[in-house]
Amino acid sequence: MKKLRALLVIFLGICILAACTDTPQPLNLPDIALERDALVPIPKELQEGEGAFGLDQFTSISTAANPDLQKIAEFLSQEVAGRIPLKIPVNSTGDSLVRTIALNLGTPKYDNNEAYDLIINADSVVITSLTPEGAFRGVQTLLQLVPEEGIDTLAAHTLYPIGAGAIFDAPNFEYRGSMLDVARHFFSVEDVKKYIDFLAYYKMNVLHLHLTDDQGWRIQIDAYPELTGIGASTEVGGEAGGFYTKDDYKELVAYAAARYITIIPEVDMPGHTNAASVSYPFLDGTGKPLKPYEGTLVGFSTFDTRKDTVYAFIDKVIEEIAAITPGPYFHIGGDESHSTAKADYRYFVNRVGQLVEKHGKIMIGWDEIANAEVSPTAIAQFWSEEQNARTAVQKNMKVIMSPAKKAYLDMQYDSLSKHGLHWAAYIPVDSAYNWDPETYSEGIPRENILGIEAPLWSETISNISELEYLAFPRLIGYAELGWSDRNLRDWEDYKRRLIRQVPHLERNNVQFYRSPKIDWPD
Ligand code: TNX
Repeated sequence: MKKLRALLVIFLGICILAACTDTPQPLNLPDIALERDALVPIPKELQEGEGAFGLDQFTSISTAANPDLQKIAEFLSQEVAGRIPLKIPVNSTGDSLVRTIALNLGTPKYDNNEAYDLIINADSVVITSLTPEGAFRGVQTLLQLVPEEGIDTLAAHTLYPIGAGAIFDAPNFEYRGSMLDVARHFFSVEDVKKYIDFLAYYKMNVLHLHLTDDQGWRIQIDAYPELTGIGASTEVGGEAGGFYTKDDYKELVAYAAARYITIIPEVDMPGHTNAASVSYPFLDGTGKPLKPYEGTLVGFSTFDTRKDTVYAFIDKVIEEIAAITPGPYFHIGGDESHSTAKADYRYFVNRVGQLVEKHGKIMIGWDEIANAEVSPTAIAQFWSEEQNARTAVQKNMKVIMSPAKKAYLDMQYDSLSKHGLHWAAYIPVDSAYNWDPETYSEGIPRENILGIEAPLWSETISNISELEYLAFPRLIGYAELGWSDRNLRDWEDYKRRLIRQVPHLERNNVQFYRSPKIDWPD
């Protein structure tokens, strides 16, 4: 009798379940290819398996008891919901769940904090990494594999299949970034967040913010309120300017950190300092009359490098910015100081280097800084002079590869481009992709290369769609140059994979440049 009642309960339970929703069931999906062409950057290893995993309402995400992994799982769930009509529960105990996506800490095939294994079977997807950072990178790969459209199943609900297989992946370079010039034109917190989203999606891990220049000072410094009171009110072309309050900046840092991206603040000096000197004239070393600048010439301004008060100022500025910057780096600029005597320049860089160290940060500067006496832990960002980069290598410094002829996002694609400059080169989409940071310059060997960065200067762009026109699609190629091994990169193959990014760009309303070199889908 008891037995019968129990059976009846089960039977009724099934009926109720079946009435409100269809019952969970193991799926026997046909072989579906693990879509290599959906992936940028291309992973180190990809093996196809048999069958497929299906995303549907019976799928869940589970994580080890680790708060960072739990946040990543929530991120994954939200991102999936932004693509397809499914809200996948995280660490849910619901017994209707038959397929899981598991984020586990463990030992992936490649020994690197950002490495991950992604194993896809019919009833599970397992991401294994040494650190949450690795899990986050793996989650981006998984997101790229989520199909735009589902298939209808016998179970009468839509199912989103992901081909079975295995991916073993790790980055080629530890530093993979882009720079935004928010000084020539200011970009809002919202704009920068949108850019960060794309850096994250393509596995970049650095956002360098060029916070100060002749045309504007963009970060609040409590000890020197006129930097923003006066110095933030201008920008190229006479537009409104703007600046980040400390809370804005912290918000960006936190947003980036949640995506495993390090923010690098740059205060460009001793040249490119007109906005600072207009705000505090004791800083000026030109002796010329000071006035706000909204043009695009470079090289006319300099700090007075022989005044202790200037270093007291810089000390405070670095202190305040370092205090809200958890990342290890501070960028001092140091480029195009054409109005600073050479000896003064060297003296300046050496002294500022000591201040950066005092505040616990590693100094980065544009390649010119290699000519000064700097600590070997300082990093040179190669943009223009190979000789400077060679000098850095001789000093055993690390180098970030940003050669203007190849990696400058503000260069026009061709002579018809609506925005951008061309003093270094025209950089069409193929030229931006077809170079190898490891062999670009004989004088810069692999061992010295920390990674790659694509700077976006903003003299010719003043809003997010203009920014997107220059950045996309080239940024996606730079992400691959940073992450993927050189022997896996191939322009023809990349083009096929690039066009698969269009739905993601369109979903996010990115105004990308439809280069005629690519067969874009209609
Ligand atoms: C050179 S690159 C500069 C910037 C300009 C850029 C324009 C570098 C370190 N300095 O001040 O914005 O060219 O392409």
